[in-house]
Amino acid sequence: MNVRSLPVEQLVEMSAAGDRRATGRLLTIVERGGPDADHITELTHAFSSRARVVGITGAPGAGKSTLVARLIAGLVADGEHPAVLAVDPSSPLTGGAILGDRVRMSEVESVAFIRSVATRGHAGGLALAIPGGTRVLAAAGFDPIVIETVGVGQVEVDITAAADTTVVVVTPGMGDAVQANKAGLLEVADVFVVNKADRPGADDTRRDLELMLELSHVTGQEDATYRPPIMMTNSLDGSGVGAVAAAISAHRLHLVESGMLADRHERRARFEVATRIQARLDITVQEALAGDDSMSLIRAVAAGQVAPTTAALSIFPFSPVL
Ligand SMILES: Nc1nc2c(ncn2[C@@H]2O[C@H](COP(=O)(O)OP(=O)(O)O)[C@@H](O)[C@H]2O)c(=O)[nH]1
Ligand SMILES: [Mg+2]
Repeated sequence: MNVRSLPVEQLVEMSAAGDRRATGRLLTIVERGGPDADHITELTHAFSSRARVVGITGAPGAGKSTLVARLIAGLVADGEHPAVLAVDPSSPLTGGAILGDRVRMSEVESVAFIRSVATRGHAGGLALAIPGGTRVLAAAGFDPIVIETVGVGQVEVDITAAADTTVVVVTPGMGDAVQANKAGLLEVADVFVVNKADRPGADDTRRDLELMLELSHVTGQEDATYRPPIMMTNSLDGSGVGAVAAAISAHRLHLVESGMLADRHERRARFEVATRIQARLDITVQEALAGDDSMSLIRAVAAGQVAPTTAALSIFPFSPVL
């Protein structure tokens, strides 16, 4: 059967019953956006906060994909059904290519669902494709869902708006921890990983992180009862990866016990709703600008005959109450 010709209602049913091609097709539609994607969102919305969602972020080459492949291999070994959404066009996440024979990835991939999210289209599209894809995977019975994103300097997706637990991966080397700090990753990390701990300087990187955490602790953090742990890993041989999995679970437990899980779910929901409103506003603004009257007003602004403030109000006469 060709899943391409099937209506989304049927695809959602098949996906829930374990049909992986149907799940893949749903993800493709969600990535593309549009009315069918919205329809899928309506059919799966009950799963918005059903699965555990873990974000893994860090600079390109930090070893995120290698770590993720290890983590999901461990989850599968524990009897879980994890899925991965990787937003990293530079290195598509296929376990076989990443870990070779070190882990039997073909076995892992027969249980887990691994997907590289295509980043075609505008940034808002990606911001919606992530929660949409997460929901499709949750409705298909996958849990937890791991989202890999490139997070330093070239943030495409605010991972904290998509995940309940955020893992920030850094590597030993001059100022990597400092870079992460500058990129704002220190505040968003629930778990730190110093990956490539087999390389020189790993302890220095850990110390840098500890110092910066100490400072941010003094200046006051969101949650005084939780301190993000710093884990050391070698994702090539897998050492330390089990401890990372335990730290992720411990953070989850903290969210549940402190009642903060509901806050994280609300943060995700607010971001998704806001992104949808913004996307509609963008289209409305573009349409307003495309009219003949708008064109001549813009020309008048360019010629210095009309103030931009006047033109903006005239083209789009809706104001927030100030
Ligand atoms: N020495 C060492 N190399 C690693 C480790 N983890 C990953 N790598 C290598 O680092 C490179 C980038 O890894 P990748 O997982 O694609 O990084 P990503 O861009 O963050 O997803 C690859 O050549 C990996 O084999 C590690 O713990 N130690
Ligand atoms: Mg990667």
